[in-house]
Amino acid sequence: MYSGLWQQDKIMSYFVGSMPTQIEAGFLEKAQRVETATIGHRRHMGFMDPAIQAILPNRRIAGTAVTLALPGQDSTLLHHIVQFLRPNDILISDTAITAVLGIPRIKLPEGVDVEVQTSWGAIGWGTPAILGNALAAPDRRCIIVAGEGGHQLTANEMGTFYRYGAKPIFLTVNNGGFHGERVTNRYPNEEYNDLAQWNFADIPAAMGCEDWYTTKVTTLGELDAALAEAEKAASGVYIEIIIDTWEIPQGGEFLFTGTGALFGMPDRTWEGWLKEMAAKRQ
Ligand SMILES: Cc1ncc(C[n+]2csc(CCOP(=O)(O)OP(=O)(O)O)c2C)c(N)n1
Ligand SMILES: [Mg+2]
Repeated sequence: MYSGLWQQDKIMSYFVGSMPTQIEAGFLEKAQRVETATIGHRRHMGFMDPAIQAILPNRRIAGTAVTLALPGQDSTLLHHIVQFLRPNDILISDTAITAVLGIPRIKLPEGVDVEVQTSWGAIGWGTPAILGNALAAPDRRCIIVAGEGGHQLTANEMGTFYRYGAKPIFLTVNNGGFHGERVTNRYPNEEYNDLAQWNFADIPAAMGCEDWYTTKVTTLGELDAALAEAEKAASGVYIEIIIDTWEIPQGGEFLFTGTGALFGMPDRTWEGWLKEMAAKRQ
């Protein structure tokens, strides 16, 4: 059996590349007769789940198996956000994993100003920061990438945007908790880093921001469609972006590895942690 591997650079909506050529008939016939040993390959999360079994137990089928390798949602999502930026936009990054780890590495269009609060790293700083920017620079587009945890701390200011006619663009990344804390914790799945799940996209309406364009997206296709709507909107915009709890931006694993020494685990890796969780689930 031959196993192929495709690296894809889109997530949530997938595009599968061309399939491998057919295995030569003679080899296929031989493969049907050999004893099944360890088949397949191993990447990230180990072997195929043992629960995946043949439908026909007495029949052996040989053929080509294709495995898709999908990159982290978090990084991919940022590429889509970057495409949305225009020259002279103001981009605010709250202290959230996606924003802080991803934004410093992106190539910005001409004249884009970025504000990140790296000195104290206070979560929730982003909402008042974009409010100040939007009021000070009413002719520029102000966009914020925030985590849902940080946003919960200062979301009570949302009504102030409408009160003063500001039209910000909120991109709130909801990964179901304090991910920045998870990746520096001995036990990333501690319950205290989970959060009460708000309906974030409903916040503007609840705070009196009438006629804002608001939506919740769970796929890249939906995100692109929402960004296209945001592009046209004459009002404020609020897009809640749902991503998987265990996604981490590309390169962000160093936070987990680096803090391992504090817990007497200098060799720990994020990949190892994901495996540990996967093993517990079995
Ligand atoms: C005022 C304040 N409280 C707590 C922290 C510790 N802290 C750092 S990152 C983080 C989690 C942020 O969660 P979220 O906004 O959802 O972003 P995520 O990391 O999940 O992307 C917390 C609590 C902080 N930096 N500032
Ligand atoms: Mg979060």
